[in-house]
Amino acid sequence: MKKILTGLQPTGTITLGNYIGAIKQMVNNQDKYNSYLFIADMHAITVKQDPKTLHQNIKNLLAIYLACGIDPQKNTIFIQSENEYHANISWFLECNTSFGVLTRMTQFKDKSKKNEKFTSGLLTYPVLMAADILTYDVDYVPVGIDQKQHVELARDIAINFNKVYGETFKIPKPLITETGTKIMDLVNPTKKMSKSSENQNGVIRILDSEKEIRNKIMKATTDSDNQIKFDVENKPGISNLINIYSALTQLTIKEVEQKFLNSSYAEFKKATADLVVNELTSIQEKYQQLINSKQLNEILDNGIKIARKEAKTKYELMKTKIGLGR
Ligand code: ATP
Ligand code: LTN
Repeated sequence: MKKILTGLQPTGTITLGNYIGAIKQMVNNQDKYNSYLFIADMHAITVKQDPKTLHQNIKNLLAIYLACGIDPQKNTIFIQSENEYHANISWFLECNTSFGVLTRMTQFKDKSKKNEKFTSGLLTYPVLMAADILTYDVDYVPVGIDQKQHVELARDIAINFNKVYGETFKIPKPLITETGTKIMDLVNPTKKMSKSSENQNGVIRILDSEKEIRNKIMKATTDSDNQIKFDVENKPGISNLINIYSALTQLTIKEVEQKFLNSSYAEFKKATADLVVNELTSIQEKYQQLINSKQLNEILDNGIKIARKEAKTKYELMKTKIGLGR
């Protein structure tokens, strides 16, 4: 059975973008693949985190995974920092990755611009991500399009390592949905909807109330002609809503356009809000049942056992290939 793996950072309540770009893909694929899903808490500390909030966010994210339909019977679920081999493997890979390549990563360029005192972890972040992926010899990595470059880097790192030290890693591929790959901010639809966004009105969070969701969608920025047509360049706001509608219904962009051919923007927004509310309310109900359950620890205990065992094997193999140890 082919393998998939993805991780999300516990940097706040996840957004509709994270849900569509990463989690929903994992849910849709969990019957087809041997699935690994982890909480990327070590990636979260590449930028400043309050320890108490981070700790709470980790638990919340696990409950959200399950509430979104991730089945613990079908997924190996674990916390990245509980598997010490990731950081070890990351170091081996770092020593085989050029500094220049890392400085050219889009996310590094964006995030380092925002804070002059950025950490060196922010630069090496994609190598840790490569370690997460390559450790488990995965075939596909479900991510939003913003992470495609990092998965491609993981590929390059694997190809290069195999060339230098002999066959060690499987070469992974990104798995990106055809539609809705990048959900945009509702207020500023040329910017990615992001967990860490400052303007809350542009971001739908998975635990937002019905009222909040409806308000945000009804007020979403749109253009002034009244045609529901997909055109990212000239109609980014409407295109974003079409993307959301399409991702949540599995209708194609064309089918969504057709369905709302004679509708006004207000009608289309209301239909989109209904859809999002419907999808998120059932997740929220499950989340409330799960958040304090004992089941969460059991799932993590199970997951980390499997993950550590596999990671140890890869770590030992790498050590031997590189010539480390006695
Ligand atoms: P942050 O604001 O802290 O950087 P983020 O919202 O960008 O967080 P991540 O934890 O970096 O979220 O991403 C988790 C997953 O969600 C990744 O696979 C990423 O590609 C995907 N993702 C993030 N934002 C979007 C979006 N707007 N549309 C689609 N997918 C997204
Ligand atoms: N960098 C990713 C989270 C992440 C990840 C991974 C995704 C860390 N390791 C491995 C897929 C595979 C992010 O910020 N979204």
